[in-house]
Amino acid sequence: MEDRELRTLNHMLFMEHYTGGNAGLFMKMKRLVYSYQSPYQRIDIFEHPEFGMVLVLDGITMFTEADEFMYHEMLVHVPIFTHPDPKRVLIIGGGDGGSLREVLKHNSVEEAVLCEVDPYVIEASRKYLKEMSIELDNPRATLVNENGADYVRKFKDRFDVIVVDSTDPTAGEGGHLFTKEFYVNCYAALRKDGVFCAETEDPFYDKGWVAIAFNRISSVFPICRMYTSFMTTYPSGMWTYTIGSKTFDPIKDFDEERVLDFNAPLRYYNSEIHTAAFALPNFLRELTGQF
Ligand code: AAT
Repeated sequence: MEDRELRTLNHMLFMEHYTGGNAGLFMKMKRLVYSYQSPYQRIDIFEHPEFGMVLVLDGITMFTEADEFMYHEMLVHVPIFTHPDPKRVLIIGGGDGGSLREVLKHNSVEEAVLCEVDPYVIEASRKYLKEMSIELDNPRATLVNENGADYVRKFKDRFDVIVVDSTDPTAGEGGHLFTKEFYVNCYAALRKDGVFCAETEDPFYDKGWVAIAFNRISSVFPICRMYTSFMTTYPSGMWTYTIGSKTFDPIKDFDEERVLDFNAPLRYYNSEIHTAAFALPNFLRELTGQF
């Protein structure tokens, strides 16, 4: 049979309902590429005519190939460039491999552990998300299939950086990664100068969770700062991240020379963005109590 190009038709409509239920996102898809109900969540991968592959978990967009660089670069490079010599990094969640790809751009990293609860996300990514899964077999990477909240409990004084690339607190297994107990265990698993960073939701539809996550992280780590980035297909288009640090301040101790000397390709993060991302609009200063 002749291989005809699929047209994008009106009936291939994906709709995501944001928290509150009265607003959302729609994408007209080219086709559904993969669909599976794992023990943890519903996994769908669509192909969009302009955005490439789109990973959707429990009806919520995790990323599109066109904009994932905004999220993955900002989640990973801000904490990694806050630590002067990151060797051992733990990523919790992120089974698609996007965060791992960014972590392994750093030559100082000797070991990156990826702890993903759902093996089907990893499997589907290997098959259909080639740009994300590119480093999953890197010899510096170790893949673990476990709930990150249980995994992190096993370690004391081990990691230089922990990155939490999790689903939302109300979806799948994500809730485990927003508890105070989890943050306390991450603190213990970090070395004495360790840096923690988590995605902490959008500040418009989910501002309640932004405040809860920030308050909990700041009650555990002596240095705590929120930063933001654009993320076009996430609710509100603006995303928050929170750094918790034992010794290094992400602004005062930031060495921009290291970023200027970095030779891996970056499309969002740069040395000016690093500092600028911590400048919070007034409504976020109020929400976090950071002035
Ligand atoms: N990097 C892609 C962006 C994501 S995916 C988040 C991943 O976290 C999913 O693969 C999910 O299975 C995994 N996960 C969720 N809970 C846990 C847990 N307790 N332990 C380990 N892994 C977990 C995140 C997008 C951000 C949110 C968008 N609204």
